[in-house]
Amino acid sequence: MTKNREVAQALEEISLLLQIEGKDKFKSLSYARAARSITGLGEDIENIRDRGELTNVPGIGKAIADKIESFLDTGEIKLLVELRERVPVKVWELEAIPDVGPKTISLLYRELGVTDLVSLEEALDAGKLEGLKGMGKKTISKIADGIKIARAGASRTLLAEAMPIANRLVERLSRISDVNQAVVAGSLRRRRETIGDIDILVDASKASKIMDAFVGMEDIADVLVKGPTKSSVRTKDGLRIDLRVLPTESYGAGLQYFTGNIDHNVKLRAIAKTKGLLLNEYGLFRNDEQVAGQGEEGIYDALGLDYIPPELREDMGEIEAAQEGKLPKLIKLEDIRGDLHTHTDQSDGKNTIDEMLDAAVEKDYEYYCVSDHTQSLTIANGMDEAHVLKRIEEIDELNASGRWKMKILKGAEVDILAHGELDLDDSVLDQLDIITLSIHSRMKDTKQVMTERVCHALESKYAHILGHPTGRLLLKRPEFEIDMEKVFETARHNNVVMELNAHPQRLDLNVGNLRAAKRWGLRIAINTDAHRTGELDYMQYGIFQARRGWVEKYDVINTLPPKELMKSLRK
Ligand code: DGT
Ligand code: CA
Ligand code: CA
Ligand code: ZN
Repeated sequence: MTKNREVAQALEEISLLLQIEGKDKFKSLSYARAARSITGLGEDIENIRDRGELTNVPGIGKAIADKIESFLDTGEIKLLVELRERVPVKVWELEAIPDVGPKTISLLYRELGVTDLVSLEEALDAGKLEGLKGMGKKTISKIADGIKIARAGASRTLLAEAMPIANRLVERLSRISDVNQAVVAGSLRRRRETIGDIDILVDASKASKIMDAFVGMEDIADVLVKGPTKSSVRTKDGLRIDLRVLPTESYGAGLQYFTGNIDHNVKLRAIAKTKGLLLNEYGLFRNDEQVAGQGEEGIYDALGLDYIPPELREDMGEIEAAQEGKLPKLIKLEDIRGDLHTHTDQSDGKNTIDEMLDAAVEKDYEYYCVSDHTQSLTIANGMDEAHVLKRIEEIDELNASGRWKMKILKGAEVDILAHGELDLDDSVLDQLDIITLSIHSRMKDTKQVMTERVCHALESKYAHILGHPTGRLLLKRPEFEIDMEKVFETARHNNVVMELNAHPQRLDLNVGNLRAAKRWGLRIAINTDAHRTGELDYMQYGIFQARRGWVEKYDVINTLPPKELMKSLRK
């Protein structure tokens, strides 16, 4: 769904600029509605357009459909270009200020000529906001704080970068006397792939003492806002952190609320309402009496729901499943018995096979597959047939030595070539235990070419696992164009396992694809793709992602004992 977001953003910008211009309120609203509708689409807008069905989408009439087509064809919409000239306001920059919406932006622009954060700051410093309609002292100081927040929060961070920083702070907070408990909430607790800001909650009575200690911690570079029970800071790594102190009696309710996501919370509140209850961040109430909220479980229980693990709280069907007692029994890290995709210094890894095996034994693995790159991947020092054969012999010897109390599996990460051929001769493939097939080249192939290429490879009798199936690198490179439904169908026919690559920058499959793979009855391998010993720890991120994708133990092949694992890969 590559273009949907861009199209929605363009329409939304039109709506905002129209609103700021203040001439046609109705037109502005209709663009906003169309943008929302596209955001919620379950299908690629380009497909809908190809079928000529744009006007069937709710909120899209002929006029807006024309604009979408123009955007898809040329990357531009004439109306937007004209609007940007007439109203030169950087709406996205100003919208990033909390509590500042189109109304305020419009007021600031028309009365003071504010167009971006810099000119807003100048107006603020010159005292020009005072005396504007509806601009009290409190609102003005909120905007001043908000500018800092908008500046700091412009980007997202990988979960794996944010998590150690958050854990360190939580641990330090926990050690302050008077603190009963400290914990992360927000997207980090939901284990999203990327994090906007870190939310930390503290259960304590003396809030001001905690605030003082927190803003003085050594990782903190800037204090953006410091209030009696809430502070926002920026760390030296440039991460934003919101800290909130909650009283013990509403700690669970606060944790539930600040874990989110918003859509999940909104639905819970609606359910509370149908039961004559009121749910907010302070507790669950009947009239004025608190019926739950000290713990999170009590809230779900009182609402007639099974406890919903944080990773599922995205309003993607989990609330309905919890009502019917049909939540999945999510996979856990302890369920994993081995790693099936790893590298050594024989291709582009940093450690020797011995070092990698020592590290794997530390994890109590029962098996471990060594899967270095193959010849066509020259930048990764890929192995040719002779090299692989030598490796096979070596692993036979290592297994025979009994030095490692686990089965060492002979593998390779075989490149999928231009037309779906495999990058090693069949006679060599035939001697390997587990073969992972991956795309590392020609990632700009058209959707049709890429789909045919991958599917052709999956039809090989040597195809065991499809490695990082969409090729994305988070915050860096989008998924390549590929028809995943076709891929899943072909994999199903050929008994090929889908990899969930646990590298924090990949986490490939994404959540939507994991759930689709499950619907197809496919099995998954959660592998680290480790290139050095420390990266074997990436398994935990794979588990987080799997849980977000509703994956259960029996969906995953590397939870099986060694014999069953090998049996399950048979063609
Ligand atoms: P992020 O930081 O962009 O990765 O995502 P979150 O989910 O951590 O979002 P954040 O930090 O803005 O807020 C943390 C949680 O607080 C969010 O998941 C739900 C809750 N929350 C924040 N604002 C609202 C709101 O206006 N309404 C409701 N119902 N919940 C909110
Ligand atoms: Ca957050
Ligand atoms: Ca936050
Ligand atoms: Zn690899």
